Amino acid sequence: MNPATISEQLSNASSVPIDVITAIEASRSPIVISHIVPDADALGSMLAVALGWTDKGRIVKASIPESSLSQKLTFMRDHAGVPIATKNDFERADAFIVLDTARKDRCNVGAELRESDWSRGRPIINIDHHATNTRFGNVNWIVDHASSSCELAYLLLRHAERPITPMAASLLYAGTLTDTLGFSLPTTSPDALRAAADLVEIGADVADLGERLFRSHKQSEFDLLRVIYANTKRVGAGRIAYSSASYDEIHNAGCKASDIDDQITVPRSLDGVQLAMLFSEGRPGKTRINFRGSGTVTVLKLAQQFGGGGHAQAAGAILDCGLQEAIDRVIPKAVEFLNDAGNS
Ligand SMILES: [Mn+2]
Repeated sequence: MNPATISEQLSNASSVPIDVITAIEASRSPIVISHIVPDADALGSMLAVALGWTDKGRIVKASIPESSLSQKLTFMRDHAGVPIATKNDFERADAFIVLDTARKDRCNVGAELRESDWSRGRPIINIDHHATNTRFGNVNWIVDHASSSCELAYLLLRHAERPITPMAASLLYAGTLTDTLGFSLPTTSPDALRAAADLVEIGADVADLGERLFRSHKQSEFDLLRVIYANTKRVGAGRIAYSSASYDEIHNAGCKASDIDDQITVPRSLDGVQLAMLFSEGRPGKTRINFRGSGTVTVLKLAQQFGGGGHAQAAGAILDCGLQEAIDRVIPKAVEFLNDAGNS
């Protein structure tokens, strides 16, 4: 990277704590981890950190259990070429770098390890932008106003003077792009745009990522979108829109639970909708709910009523019940929530 062309100003709000860098530097065989059903921000941040810190004295592996990855984002793992951590690697690792993950029990370590004490006292470095992060690391760097974990990972790599290849720049750009919904959400700060500009300068492939992330639906993903459109309903005087996908509907479309990602944009795209929800039954008897707020409406407290978490205007929860029961439980609370919020 040419320092003269990369923005000199790194905002003080985002200045990287030195103990984060020290903890990563001290490791020799760390594993990067992100949240279950990793999105582009989770994958981009973990893979770029892994690429940046792999050198003669350190091999960084990534925890990405095969079944956890969506069809759409497989290219990020394949392009990065970061070695995937096995159970054996978990035994031998000397640190865990967790990105974009609010709670330790959301770590994407695979079904077998998730129930166990997989870190066993070894250091956890926790880097995230979720407001509800529980600070479960030994070292924690949580910036809840950051656009994305990729923005934080970019700042981290630069402060630590670790390399950012054009490939890593593409990975980081992908997460910043998608977590801000194409630089269209209020989280699109000057810092986010500066980071994105720097990443393009370094060599992020903007056109290729746009194509892959926004204009490359597999037929199965497209068929699932049809279901989401068809199932969209409006309640609460039109201010709430929600849609749903049952277990059978997901599977009949040729998709899996891991393919449920940004379909919430469908009910959210209706004019006048302030609160959007997507109910998806990825496994029978387990219903995931995505919540999105627009304008002044925040949804985090509503998600927390159901044991969920996330960001002020983008949150999620999982209920141990079927689709219809989840809808019946959540919709009345959502209507009440919007009325109580005084947003009429
Ligand atoms: Mn994120």
